[in-house]
Amino acid sequence: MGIVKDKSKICRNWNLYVITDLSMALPRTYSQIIHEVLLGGANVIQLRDKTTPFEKLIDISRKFRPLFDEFGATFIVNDNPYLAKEVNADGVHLGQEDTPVDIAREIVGDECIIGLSTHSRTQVLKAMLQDVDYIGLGPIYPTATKSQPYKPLGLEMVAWGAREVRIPFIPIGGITSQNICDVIRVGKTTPAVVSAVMKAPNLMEATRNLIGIISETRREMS
Ligand code: 3NM
Repeated sequence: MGIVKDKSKICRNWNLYVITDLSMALPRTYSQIIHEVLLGGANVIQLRDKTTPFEKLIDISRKFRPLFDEFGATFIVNDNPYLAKEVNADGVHLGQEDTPVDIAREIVGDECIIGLSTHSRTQVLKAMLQDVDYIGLGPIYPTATKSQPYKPLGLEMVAWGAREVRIPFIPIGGITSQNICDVIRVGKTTPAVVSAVMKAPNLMEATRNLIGIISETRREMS
């Protein structure tokens, strides 16, 4: 119970959920990406990489794991609970087509954070009945970063999430410095971004700027 409570606290304390995309951030290396984003102040990063072989992802994750502890940030890996377990990640993020949550939980154990992507009210309601610590909800706006069959859900869905979702929920998809304040106002939660940071000329500044907008918007609301 204590562990469960702590995980919820960690997820609720995230300021900006940044997801990596090496191809967008080239010619930067993972070392540069992760350092810049952590120095920019983000306290959670998801390593999302669908092309690098498993063994290489293990090496990369092991190399950067200590840095997350130094910064007090959460390290999440995408898709693969075996990778999360192997590298002692803080969490694993699952898609609807990935390993089912109950099987992932058996692999990673109770202390590991499990996140699940959801794309509809039905998926959200189903997710809340499972052993997940947070859900991703998207795409909120159109996005070119991930090709998927789901239509943009819009701010209405973010508002619904704020009312109905009793675990931390992370709006994602098409969120930029232009619209992030709307997402915060409506959702009162932590959003996730890929391109708004990965495509920026300076990842540290982009991260810092988005976190600044989030804090400012929260201040205005309180
Ligand atoms: N998941 P950007 S949308 C990784 O809808 C991901 O679950 C989504 O990228 C979902 O911030 C998405 O560049 C990509 O729009 C988000």
